[in-house]
Amino acid sequence: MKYQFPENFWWGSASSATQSEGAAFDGGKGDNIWDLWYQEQPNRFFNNVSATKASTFYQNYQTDIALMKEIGHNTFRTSFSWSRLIPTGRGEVNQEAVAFYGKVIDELIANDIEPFICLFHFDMPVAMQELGGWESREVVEAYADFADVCFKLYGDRVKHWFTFNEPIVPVEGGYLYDFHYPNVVDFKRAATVAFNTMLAHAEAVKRYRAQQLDGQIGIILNLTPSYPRSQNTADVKAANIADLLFNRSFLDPSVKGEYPQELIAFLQEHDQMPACQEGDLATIAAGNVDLLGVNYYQPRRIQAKLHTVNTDGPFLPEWFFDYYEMPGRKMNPHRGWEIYEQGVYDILTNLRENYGNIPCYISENGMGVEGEEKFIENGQVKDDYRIDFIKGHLTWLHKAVQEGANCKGYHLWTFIDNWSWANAYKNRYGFYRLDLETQTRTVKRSGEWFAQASKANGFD
Ligand code: BGP
Repeated sequence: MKYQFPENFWWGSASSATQSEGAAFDGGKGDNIWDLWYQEQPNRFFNNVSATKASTFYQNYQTDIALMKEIGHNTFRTSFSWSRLIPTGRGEVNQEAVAFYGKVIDELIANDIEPFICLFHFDMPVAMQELGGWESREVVEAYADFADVCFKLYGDRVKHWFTFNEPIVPVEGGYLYDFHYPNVVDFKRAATVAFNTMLAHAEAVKRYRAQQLDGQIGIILNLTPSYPRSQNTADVKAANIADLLFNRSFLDPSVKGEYPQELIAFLQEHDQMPACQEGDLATIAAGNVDLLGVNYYQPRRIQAKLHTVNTDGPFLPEWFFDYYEMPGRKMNPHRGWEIYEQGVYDILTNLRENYGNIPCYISENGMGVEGEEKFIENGQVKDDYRIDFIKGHLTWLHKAVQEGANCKGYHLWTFIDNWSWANAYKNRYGFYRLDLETQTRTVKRSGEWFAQASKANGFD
């Protein structure tokens, strides 16, 4: 076989509570910010479709787990909804939710699918947002308590935990680019949110280790390589700043337990340092992970600023670089994102060379396709483009592993076409097609291909 993967390689997919469960107002769940945002700003959602129903995992988890098994999953990541387990974010635990997540975990294990559980995938309980969200130290504490509850309830059975999924996203959405609560453009507050998120992460890691459980704790980061347009000093400097702000501000503390000096110098120079309290840096130092999840979709193509920045406007990362469209780049014609498979190799090699070869896996990678029904033949989506996409990325992953990278698996985004934050069901990503009317799940050709690859632990 041309591409044989290491023994016990993790073949699977990822989803999240809000995007798959549905039952948004059932089972004793409290509201999270997506429920509220939809009530207040339905026009921000594609076709006004909320996550209320999602792909009905809450009702259909048994069917879905059987379908995972059919296409060769040995691992699956989802998240626990904080507001389902603790409806107001702190205080009383909802026993219906305790039972639900317990059944999901048991069902996965009974089907030889290792559960990977993430504790925060963008879904802040409304009561916590009202306290200030990640700007508030009270929320940091409440989150650590929530994590503790989860470890106590399920730590005997769940061996792979993740504190956060893509912590940069709430920073961007709420504080830089104006597409979610609290809807401000304020870099200093963004920096505070990023910093407090890492504090929350580290507090959760501490709580996990204090319980001396037999498992691993990690974080999931969307590491987006920043490629400079040229090797000239200005382009390289611009790409480094993008890398520092979007990647290293989370990667360095969670793997090395420290902030890069360049980041601190940058924030100080521009008067954007978050308020740091005594003991914070020691807390962050204790947040180094056992395992890193890497979400990778597309790279950043960066060049130095072409025009003078208008400093009358708010301070933003984009004061320091411009994006450009690399000539000849390969595009996903159905979603508008660049496809650059080698990015996987570059990320894994960087982790090997500069981050102590931390154990990691590709926790999300996927191809969103608008109008996927046009590829249906004889009732099945013939998504050969997705098979090529997966193979392309796995080929580079394989090369990195051959050279010594410590990458243990690959999860596609996603299992069944699921609800997406702003796009609802416009872009389909799943191994299974979801019929929105009937909720029928139909395997796509990529799901069949994945079953074979997983079984053979490789492909030609
Ligand atoms: C990642 C998120 C996922 C998922 C995915 C696809 O950033 O972790 O939750 O949504 O992106 O993106 P989109 O749904 O915007 O197409």
